[in-house]
Amino acid sequence: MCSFLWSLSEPLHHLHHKMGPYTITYFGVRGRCGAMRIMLADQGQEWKEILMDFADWTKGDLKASCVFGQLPKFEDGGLVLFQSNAILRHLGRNHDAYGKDGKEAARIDMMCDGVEDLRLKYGKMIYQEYDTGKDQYIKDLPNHLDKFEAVMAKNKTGFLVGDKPSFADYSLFEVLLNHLVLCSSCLDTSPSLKSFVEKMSARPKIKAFLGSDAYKKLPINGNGKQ
Ligand code: GTB
Repeated sequence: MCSFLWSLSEPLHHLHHKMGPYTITYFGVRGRCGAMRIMLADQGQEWKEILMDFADWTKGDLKASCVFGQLPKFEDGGLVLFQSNAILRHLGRNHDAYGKDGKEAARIDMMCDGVEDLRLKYGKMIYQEYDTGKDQYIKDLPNHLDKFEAVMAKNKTGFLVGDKPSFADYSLFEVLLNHLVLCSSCLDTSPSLKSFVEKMSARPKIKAFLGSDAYKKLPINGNGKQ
């Protein structure tokens, strides 16, 4: 296990005195924590990381204490949360990244669930059928990405819903970064998604985070495939 504080040069922590301190407990991969880390970085938040190695996880008693027996675990002061999308929603509420009203929030939920469907397909391919299923997965990809392209093109603001990033945008952005590693040309026929990735990548705090050694040294997935 190793633990450290993740912060950019100018933490804005004091502006959000009601929240945190935030702690993420997870394995040393991007995996189910990629989107929340990018979101925290972009929101100018500091957070503590506790990285578990898999051997300690299987030996120790942390698993038994986790609601679903899995990581990530997220702590916001005394609040303990599991399930990566519930954590993203919580951060959406804390940091005003959950739409301007109930209707926007409902559409943001819908888009987050759409990203989750893509994450599950991607995870199945990576963890269960990388050698036999990767080529077919890449062939089928436009069919999945087209749906996000259509929403992004229709909204015209550069975000999925509304005119600023929501937790669903951070999740989509992170899953697209992973897909670009899988297939560098996968956004060539999706101009709105391509521009979304470029603009998100250029946001100063995201750029600093993605360029940090702490981020770059984390593999995308737990089995080393990408
Ligand atoms: N729906 C949950 C969520 O979104 O948070 C899914 C959480 C989940 O799948 N957690 C996995 C886990 O805790 C880790 S993500 N597995 C351990 C267990 O079930 O006992 C995938 C993953 C697998 C392996 C590694 N690794 O070896 O480092 C890292 C991440």
